[in-house]
Amino acid sequence: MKLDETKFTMDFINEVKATYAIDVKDSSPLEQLMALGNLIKRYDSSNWKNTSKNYRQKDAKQVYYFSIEFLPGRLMKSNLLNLGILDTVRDGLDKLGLDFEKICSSEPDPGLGNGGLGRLAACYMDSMASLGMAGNGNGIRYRYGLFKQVFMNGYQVELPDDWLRNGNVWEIRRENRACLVRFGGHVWLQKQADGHLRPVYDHTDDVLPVPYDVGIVGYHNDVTNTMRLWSAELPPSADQTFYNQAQRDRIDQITEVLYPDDSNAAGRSLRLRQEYFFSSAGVQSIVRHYFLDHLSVNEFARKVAIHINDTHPTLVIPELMRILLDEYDCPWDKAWQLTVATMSYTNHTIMQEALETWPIDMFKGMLPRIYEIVEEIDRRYREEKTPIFGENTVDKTAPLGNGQVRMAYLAVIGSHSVNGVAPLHTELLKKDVLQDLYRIYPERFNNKTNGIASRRWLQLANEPLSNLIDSKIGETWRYNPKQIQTLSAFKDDDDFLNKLEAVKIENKKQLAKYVDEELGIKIRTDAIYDVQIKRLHAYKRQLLHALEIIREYLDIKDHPKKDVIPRVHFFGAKAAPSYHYAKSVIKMINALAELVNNDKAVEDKLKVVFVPNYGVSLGELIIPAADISEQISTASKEASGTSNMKLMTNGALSLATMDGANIDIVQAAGKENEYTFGLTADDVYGYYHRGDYHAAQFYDSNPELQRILETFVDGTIPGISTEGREIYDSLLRYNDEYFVLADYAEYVQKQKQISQDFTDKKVWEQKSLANIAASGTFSADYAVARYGEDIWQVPYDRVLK
Ligand code: GP0
Repeated sequence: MKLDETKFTMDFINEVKATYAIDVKDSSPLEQLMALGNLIKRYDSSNWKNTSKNYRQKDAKQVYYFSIEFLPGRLMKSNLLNLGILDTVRDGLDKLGLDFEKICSSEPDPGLGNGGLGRLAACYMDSMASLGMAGNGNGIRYRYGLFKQVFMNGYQVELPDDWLRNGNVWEIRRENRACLVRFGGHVWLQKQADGHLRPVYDHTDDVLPVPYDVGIVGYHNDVTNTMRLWSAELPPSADQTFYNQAQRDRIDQITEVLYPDDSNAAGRSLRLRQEYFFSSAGVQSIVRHYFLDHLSVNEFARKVAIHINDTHPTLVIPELMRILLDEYDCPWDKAWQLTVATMSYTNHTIMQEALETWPIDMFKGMLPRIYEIVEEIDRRYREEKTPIFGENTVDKTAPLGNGQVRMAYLAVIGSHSVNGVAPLHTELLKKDVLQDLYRIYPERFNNKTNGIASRRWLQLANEPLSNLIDSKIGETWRYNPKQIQTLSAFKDDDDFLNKLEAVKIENKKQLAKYVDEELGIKIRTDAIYDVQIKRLHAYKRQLLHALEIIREYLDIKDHPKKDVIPRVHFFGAKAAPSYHYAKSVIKMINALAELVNNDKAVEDKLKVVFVPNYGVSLGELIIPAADISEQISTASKEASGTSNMKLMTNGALSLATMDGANIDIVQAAGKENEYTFGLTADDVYGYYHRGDYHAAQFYDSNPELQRILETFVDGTIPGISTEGREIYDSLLRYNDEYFVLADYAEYVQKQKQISQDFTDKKVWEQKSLANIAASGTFSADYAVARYGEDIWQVPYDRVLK
């Protein structure tokens, strides 16, 4: 959009006055933020209105991306960038003597997700809008997001994240679009006057889902899509006295708080309520919208695509069936054909503990009508497939089995497409996790490698780098990220390489300032910034990284005179509150940091910084400053990874196992520009099949490793007598489930190589450049375009090069 700076400052002054009845000079950053947000929302309101109007006029097919998590990050800068008014607004506020950065950072970062899965959903929202694709988000407006993490005596403590305390400027409450979701009670089918069987409900707990819409602004294309988040309320029409306190509490609880579990099925009935709540509300609103312009259900699958992000929204399948059968008198076969044609499903992990199942008794009691439909899906599946694939295979893969509703199987059976998130992951789905369903529905399986929003993760997070890129190759890469590739023409341009280094140091200064001010740790900006930022999970192996830190520490202590290349090791990681082992690892790393950072003999050769409360906003600060991207999961376990892509595009070199999308990153940037090590997925499966992994062998043959592991239990690292023992035992007594010891030697070797290579600035910057130049293919724009073409059959406007 076009915006004149003087007009903007006038509008802003008026907005502050109108909202708060004060002058700008008397307003706080938070008030400035709210006023600015209101103003920007108003500037964008025509685009938002026209976008949905245009989709309707064109009768465009719409995609609905259902996700129980969205991690959008702060929206101010992103909206300004995408509207094309970032500089105007920044300059205007500057002239008013206001601190733009301070205003932006007073925006709460909505923590409506745990990690990669929720952030991926947000990146895809951004890309759908930027491609001009008719894409909508559908999720939950949690009153409290993911907990705020603080450390007390090195232990993780969880505080509530009261992100809505001051309201959310970007949302619009649309109470008139509310509908009704039913839980519990009794249901039976009754023949109606017109001869149709319809369900009759009795004694249900009814909940009113109220939508809050957030505009998702596309990049320089006048498109604003909608992310719809549902909040659970008491139905107003109901006689309030009819709801006892327990029923009211049950309703309030539904959208109260996000489950803080990552890659782990929550397994509690409240979670199932959340899942049905947003699935049902979303599907109801889709059907209602569809019937504004259509007379019959016949066109439904040609006009609507529903995407199931992991299994949490799988109940959209029986819910759509319910609506078609019970409310539109559709015969089963037709309803089923429409449903399968509408639905598609993404799997995000092969970790067994993340595969959701629900006890049939719980499910049936909470969702009686939905259960009847799932039973019928199950019956027909068995009837159709048993003659072809045999009872054994069908039993193993049916939606109902072992007293459980198996969500992943239901999702595969009720969708026309099932995708993994990186080539290796998709192969493992076919060969292992979903192998029987792959035999039954081979044509449904496909890969869609994850991507990241390059606008947020490069253009916004790293403005200095983006400007440097512009100065060499112009700005078209901002529309077509693959064009960053042309930057590799400058790989022998010393002046450019020096500037690349200067940008990195600039970013390190910003991070060092934060670390000093917030954590009281002084770090050098000429050190290697070695970064691991992701949820704390045994399979991601933060422990392996810690072993290297201990090795470096002991080496400095043993050889005080030796020249070392200074390092700062960064961690950012939350642990699920119930994940005991992960919390022990946090405590251990914090104790190690305490030891290392305060040991005079270490000086500033080595520092360990565990940044508390890692999330999207801290990612934007840390990632541009990174030299090394730690992607060290046990091969086969990390489905894709997305921090690997964010770090790459900011010029970090990957220190990586051949897992998930690391494989694709190495291929794109060239093996010589990354540091790869460790067991492959085949090696890991080999150990499983033979059953001959013996962690002790690696321990016995490696004295250095022995000495390092001793520090967990011999008091070298103070204050971890129980945690140290627990970790020690996990490796030696319980045989090291994630092959940490098997990968140790090669990992250390690569770390030493890194220290050596870092001293040759030119070669280092060339490797960094190779990573930046190759990162364009990991833009979510391409990923979403492929979803649109292959899975959703939804067109988009932008011509991608
Ligand atoms: C996968 F199963 N992921 C899950 C889950 O419950 N939560 C979650 O964040 C992640 C994967 O671990 C991933 O490999 C992947 O890239 C991401 O989903 C998006 O597909 C790590 O980022």
